[in-house]
Amino acid sequence: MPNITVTSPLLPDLNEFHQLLQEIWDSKWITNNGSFHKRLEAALCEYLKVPYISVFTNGTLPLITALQALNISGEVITTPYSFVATTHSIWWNGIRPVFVDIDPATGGIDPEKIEAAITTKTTAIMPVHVYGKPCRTAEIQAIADKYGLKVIYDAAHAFGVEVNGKSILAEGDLSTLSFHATKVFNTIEGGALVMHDAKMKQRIDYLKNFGFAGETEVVAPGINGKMDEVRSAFGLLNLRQVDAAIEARHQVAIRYREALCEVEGISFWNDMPGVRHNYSYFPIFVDAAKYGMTRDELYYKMREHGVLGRRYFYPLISTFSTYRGLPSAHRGNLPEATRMADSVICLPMHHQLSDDDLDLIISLIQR
Ligand code: T4K
Repeated sequence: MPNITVTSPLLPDLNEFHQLLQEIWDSKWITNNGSFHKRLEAALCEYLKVPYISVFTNGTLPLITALQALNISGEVITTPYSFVATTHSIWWNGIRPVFVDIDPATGGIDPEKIEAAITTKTTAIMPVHVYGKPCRTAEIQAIADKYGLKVIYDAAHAFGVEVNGKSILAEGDLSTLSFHATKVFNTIEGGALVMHDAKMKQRIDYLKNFGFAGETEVVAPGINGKMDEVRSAFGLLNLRQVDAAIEARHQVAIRYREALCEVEGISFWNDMPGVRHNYSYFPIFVDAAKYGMTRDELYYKMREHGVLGRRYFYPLISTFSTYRGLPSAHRGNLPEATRMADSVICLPMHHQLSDDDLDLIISLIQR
């Protein structure tokens, strides 16, 4: 029996993709702000209900570029409970990351613990809408306003997430997205930065193209973050089917919740009121004492049966060799993040899970 993986990529119809490839071949224009790049940006603005977007070649360069665009230096407050790219982007800019614990109700940074971590060197906060669950954005913004800090949201998981009809990407100064193959919406590799005004869009477009503002003028020390035409076309086709994929994921979440709500020692989150979720991940949390098995025992038991859940996000970023020496990386500073990292399994969650797949996954957890 084939393995049941944590995710499976959304793929466009091959014939439709071939037609777009033909257009690209005919035009002989394959990268550098071509017509599919422009069309994808316009289509994403409409779908995501945002005024400006700049697409990138992956989801890590937008994080690095956002810090550059806002001239961030010194220290940035962030969360250890994320994919390692969040903290790496800070480090790559020569900035010191300062870890703050998470709110166990959302998995995102705990606003009540941010102020204690602010020093004279703090210039920004980089929270993560982990699993696509919105952070406590109003409280984070109030702190940022009080101390004159910028807010860059790592919204890699939050494609299409809305709160009371408004895009979560409208929050903060900038938000980043990942369009990696494992995400709800993908361009194979890809990502984006979402901004609120035309001036910032222009600055970021310069920064992702080496800083070029014309044939002979370089206005900033930019990088190469451009998305090519082939992946832009792939993305345009995937955008047409992303709503159906999100609905299929929603049905999987309903099934998991119905089946697992009575299992002692297993907990999970329900939908938040007023939020349009994207069901990008389905994390469960194992309380070993109540469940009678540790998280890792369950994780390996599922693997033996070909069910490849993942322990996102274990180990915490703060435990990796680059970061563990930082004062804020100390375990005692991060009790909630440590607890979550030690108890989480992300169950398989994608648009193509069959009833048989779900029966097997659920039966392994129900025992
Ligand atoms: N910020 C946050 C919060 C993020 O989560 C991420 C990325 C980033 C920033 C950075 O964005 P990018 O620069 O990556 O765009 C994956 C992804 O590589 C990564 O994008 C993602 N977060 C992270 C959470 O997960 P792995 O190493 O766990 O992926 P991998 O290769 O083990 O794939 C997982 C499963 O997906 C496979 O078992 C099967 C399935 N899969 C995967 C690929 C690549 C497929 O079926 N087909 C495929 O082509 O990191």
